[in-house]
Amino acid sequence: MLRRIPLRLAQSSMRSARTFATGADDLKAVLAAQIPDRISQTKEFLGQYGNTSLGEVTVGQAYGGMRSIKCMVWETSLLDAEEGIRFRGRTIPELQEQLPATIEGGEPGPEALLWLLLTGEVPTKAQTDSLTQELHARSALPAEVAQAIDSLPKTMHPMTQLSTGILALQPESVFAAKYRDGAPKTEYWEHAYEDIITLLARLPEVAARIYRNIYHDGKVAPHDSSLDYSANFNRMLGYDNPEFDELMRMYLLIHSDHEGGNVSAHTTHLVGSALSDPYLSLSAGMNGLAGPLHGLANQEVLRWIMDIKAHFDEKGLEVNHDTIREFAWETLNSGKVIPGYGHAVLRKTDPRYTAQRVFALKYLPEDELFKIVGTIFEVVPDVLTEHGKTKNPWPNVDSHSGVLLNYYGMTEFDYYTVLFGVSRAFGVLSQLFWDRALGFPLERPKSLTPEWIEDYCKNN
Ligand code: HAX
Repeated sequence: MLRRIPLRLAQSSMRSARTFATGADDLKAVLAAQIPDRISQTKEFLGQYGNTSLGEVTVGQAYGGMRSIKCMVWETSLLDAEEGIRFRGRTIPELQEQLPATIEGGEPGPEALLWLLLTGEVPTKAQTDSLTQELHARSALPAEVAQAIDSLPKTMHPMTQLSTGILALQPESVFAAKYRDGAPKTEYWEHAYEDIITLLARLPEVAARIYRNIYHDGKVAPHDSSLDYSANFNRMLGYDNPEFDELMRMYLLIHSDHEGGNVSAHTTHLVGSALSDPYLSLSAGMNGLAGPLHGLANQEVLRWIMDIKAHFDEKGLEVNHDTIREFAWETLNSGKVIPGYGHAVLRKTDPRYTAQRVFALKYLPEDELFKIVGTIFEVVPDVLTEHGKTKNPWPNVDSHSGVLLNYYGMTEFDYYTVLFGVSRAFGVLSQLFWDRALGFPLERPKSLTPEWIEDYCKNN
């Protein structure tokens, strides 16, 4: 049934817009000004096209992980099977060209992307810098949260710690407190905004604390607000290499968003639809990202590459096309997947893989592991095609990231998915903002029993 957005919601948001429209460099003011129009456009659109069908659902789709069913609205990005991801209509090279660079001639950072994802507009350098400062201003971790993270066992996987750390921040949720106090629906976007920006601001220290606790001395460098988000994050992790800062900017940008149906994005959106606050929603999304078929694949890729090296070094053989082919077949014949290859939607090489390859060609063309990644790319698609199962034999984002991180000294591959998580937060939380601003309802698709489906098929 068509869902109508009440007029009072639009009117009240207009009042909010007037309250907050204080400056072009202030993200919240820019968003407040956009919301009333967006609400009335959505209302009008649904009035006109609400009964238009986007496609039919087959029994195969119901049983097959709901592939390709068009049933979600996701503002911030769109994935094309052939071309790959576009963020607010822009490819990765376009983003790199259009968003303000952090250092001259360098990569744009996640702050610029966040502005774009939230507003749909390319920010100026002043807007980007203003957002960087807003994030810095909110970054201090409550002492009890730092304590809670520090008390986690070192044997607990870094992704479990990330999810737990985000939950430990939840008691400060403005959204939850305002909801409890009876805040009207027209104000949800404001309270969601507060949580989203604060959560993004605090994630670097949560992530850095996990890294320093598990692999180093437990000491985290103090927050440095003279730096951008990525460089400050690197210092807290314990890295001080300007090239690695550039990598971190690109890494946080390209992993942020991949439309709405992937496990981490959909989970965040679904949990948020119950009006669970952004902390609860993101933590749930991170649990999905921690699966080996999703974000955990990045750690599995490096493990796989190291296994290849160890396997053939032991035999005194070099890693080349033939030995990689042999190892790939061994992996497949033992019933495992080749990590970093295949995708539920993509049918070509992932442009996020390509962006990382371009970076590697610029900064580490002679690195041994990078060369192995290149050789794997020359071998594995043929092997997977011959194997005949996967619909997409090409590399995905996770196929390349570990090698870059390893080059700059981050060798602890069990940690890699946490970096993915920090980045993914920018995308999924931007969408969560619009979910609340547009008053999206509780998600509740219909499920069926196998008997119901069988009866239906036989009788129709
Ligand atoms: N190696 C071996 N077999 C593979 C494969 C791979 N890389 N990719 C797909 N297949 C197999 C599937 O396991 C499936 O086999 P079954 O029929 O026996 O179940 C068959 O090929 C068909 O799968 P598909 O339709 O092509 O792909 P799916 O949409 O089912 O799965 C996956 C997509 C990404 C999960 C899959 O390609 C895979 O497991 N890849 C390796 C893990 C990986 O790299 N994951 C990261 C993906 C990117 C991402 O989300 N990053 O966060």
